Amino acid sequence: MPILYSFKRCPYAMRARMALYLSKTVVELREVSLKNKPQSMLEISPKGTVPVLLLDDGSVIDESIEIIEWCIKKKKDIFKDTLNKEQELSAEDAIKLFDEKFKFHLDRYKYATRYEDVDEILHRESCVEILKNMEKKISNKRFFYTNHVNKIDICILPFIRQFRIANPEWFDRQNEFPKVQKWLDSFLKSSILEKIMVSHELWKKDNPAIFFPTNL
Ligand SMILES: N[C@@H](CCC(=O)N[C@@H](CS)C(=O)NCC(=O)O)C(=O)O
Repeated sequence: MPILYSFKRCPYAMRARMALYLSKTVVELREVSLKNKPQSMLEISPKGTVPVLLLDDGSVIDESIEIIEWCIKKKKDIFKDTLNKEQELSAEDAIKLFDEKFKFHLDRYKYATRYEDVDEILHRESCVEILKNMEKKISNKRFFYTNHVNKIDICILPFIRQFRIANPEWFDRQNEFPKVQKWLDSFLKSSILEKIMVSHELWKKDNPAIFFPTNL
């Protein structure tokens, strides 16, 4: 059985767990502390980020997007709806934008004290600009393009969730990106989020194995 090194609140690990859940792939889940990563994880992926997926044949996938791609290859219809080519390309661009730019500003807004000399409000504004851009593209469906989660939803929403958590009252008061707020709300109320956000004890070698997902 594959092994997943994961951290509950990490947006990248969240997207990997969602893809595993949607593809009905059962893994042994190893919850790690980012401050004290297990040696067995660092041995297979020295860069030390989660998620890390160790496959039965010994190969390692340590990029969240590649874990999603592996799940799609394994079970082609993990997303219920098919997007058209234009939507697919636009989704890929948006995912890149969140990984490269939104996350940069999010960290400096949410964890400003960890950085020297950052203006958290300026970084919050940069995030808002990106959200306003998304606002123009979002459909009137439950999720970004359709009524079921797709790749763009599982990749981006964990970041917007974190952005809200930094100051929920402020986020909910904003009126420049109502569709984004609604989109996030659909995610926060979804059963998929509930299924992947179960708390687990930190992994220790001699503890009994934890399997994920437990009830498909
Ligand atoms: N590009 C990687 C990024 C993963 C990543 O940066 N994960 C964070 C946690 S959210 C991490 O493990 N950081 C290492 C650390 O904090 O020591 C992916 O998509 O899997």
